[in-house]
Amino acid sequence: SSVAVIGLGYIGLPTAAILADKGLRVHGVDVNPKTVDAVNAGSVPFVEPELGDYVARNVAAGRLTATVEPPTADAYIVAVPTPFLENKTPDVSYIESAGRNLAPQLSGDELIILESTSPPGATERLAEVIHEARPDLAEAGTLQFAHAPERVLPGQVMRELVTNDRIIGGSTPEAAERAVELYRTFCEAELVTTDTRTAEMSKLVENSFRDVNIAFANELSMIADEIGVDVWEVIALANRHPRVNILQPGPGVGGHCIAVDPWFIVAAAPETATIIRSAREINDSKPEWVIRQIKAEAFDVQQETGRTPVIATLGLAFKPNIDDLRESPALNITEALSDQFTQSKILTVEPHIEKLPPRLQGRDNLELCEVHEAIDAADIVVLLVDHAAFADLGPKAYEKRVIDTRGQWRDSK
Ligand code: SAJ
Repeated sequence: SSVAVIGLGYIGLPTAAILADKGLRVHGVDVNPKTVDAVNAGSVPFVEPELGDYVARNVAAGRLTATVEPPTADAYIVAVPTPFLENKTPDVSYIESAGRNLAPQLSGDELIILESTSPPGATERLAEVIHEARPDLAEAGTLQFAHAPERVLPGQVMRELVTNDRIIGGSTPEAAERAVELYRTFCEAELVTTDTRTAEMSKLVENSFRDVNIAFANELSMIADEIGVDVWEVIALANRHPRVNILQPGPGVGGHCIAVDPWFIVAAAPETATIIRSAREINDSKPEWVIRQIKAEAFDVQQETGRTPVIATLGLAFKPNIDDLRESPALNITEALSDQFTQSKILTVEPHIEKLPPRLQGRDNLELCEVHEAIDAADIVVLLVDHAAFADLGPKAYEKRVIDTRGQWRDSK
């Protein structure tokens, strides 16, 4: 049987490649001709371990091809972006246009699966858009729809596609069963069925759970600072209780899942989702709080020495040991320092990249620097990402003023 995967991004392309690897005939579809050309050439336009091999061998074997327009297929998997708008409400326009685009290809008995993380009701909306475009098929009522939200961790996608349990919500129990059969070709974990809305909500709840718990840790770090206790010690001690498991504070929450998905729940129940909303606000406000701490240190340096401080920021990625800078609080903090401290020198360190991202290029007061050089030159060292490469540098850094947003150097204090 044949499958078309709409959207060849961080989720769609790995899914297309692994289905092809299991012997299915897979068509990838993407609106970006560059992505289509890259895939047809057997290459991957972003970094994900092992994915390159999967794509190369399946394109070479003729099982994986890509086009801009959707082909006919037995099953469609939609994996397009679901960002939020300025007012924090979900933007489902990519899902809607994917539906309108594939509608002309349908003959009536296809299975259409939405994988994008989506607000409650999005799978029903996808069905509605397709049925509006194809009144003939709406009348027949034989199309099947499912929601199978992705849950893979960037950097481990090829492994987690196989090993993670998967929630599969069907428009009918038969639709869910048919989707289970498809995912069974590569997923070795449990495939648990439900209806589409419950599946949508479960995925959003997973990421909101993490966001709320990180907000709790971030709020604690600000309270601890006010009260004059060490938050890392408080958390370590509290976590000795058998039913307490507090997460780690940081400079804010990055990536494009955990900082987005909770807003979909807030938008769906604005009056009721109060903890979820305030968790988002706390995590979003954390970078500003870190910048205020840096300003206070900078003021002290200025008072003591009469000159503007040199500030080293360690880490630009959104979490440790990756090169992913998307929605990264570390990047935003470094950019804000460069904007606000025009007289200072900012030395930024990111061992996983070779040159600064476009947003940070061409600034007189900012340069990408090797970590020892940066610490040597700095008055203030700000640790923003707990990369393994920084683990042993605590004693050296504490010869200077330190703001350790991750607690990686708590034992060197
Ligand atoms: N963070 C903290 N303190 C912590 C843990 C994380 O500040 O104790 C920060 C990280 O530094 C990072 C952000 O939170 O900036 C998010 O990182 P993460 O590792 O928690 O999650 P993501 O965004 O890489 O991936 C999440 C995962 N979801 C859950 O763990 C519930 C992943 O399984 C999902 O597939 C992914 O979102 C997604 O695509 O939705």
